[in-house]
Amino acid sequence: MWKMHGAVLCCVLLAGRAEAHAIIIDSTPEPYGHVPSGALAVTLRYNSRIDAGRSKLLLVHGDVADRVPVGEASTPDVLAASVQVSAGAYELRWQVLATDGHVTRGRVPFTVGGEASKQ
Ligand SMILES: [Cu+2]
Repeated sequence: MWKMHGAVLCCVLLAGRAEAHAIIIDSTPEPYGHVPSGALAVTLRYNSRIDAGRSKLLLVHGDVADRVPVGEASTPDVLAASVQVSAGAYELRWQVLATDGHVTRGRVPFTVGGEASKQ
């Protein structure tokens, strides 16, 4: 259901040339998923290669938005990071640069604790 959550801004602005922009196709945590507290390995997978060094990730919790350093990814279509989370509602806000030069953005809301993990 990722097309519901990922905004493809590049193609609104640059209609007609949008073959290789990055669309998110899988993520850990899942959108609206539940994860246990502690260390969380974030993995956002796209349909194309991304420039991780020029992509951004924010972890939003309440009124606090922390910039998360982008880590080493196993493959060039993945944005990876490691964060620490405690019980509550969170949202990951990502912005990635695809190799075609187009930027896309999206959000992954998730909850820490409270229910059994679905991961
Ligand atoms: Cu594009």
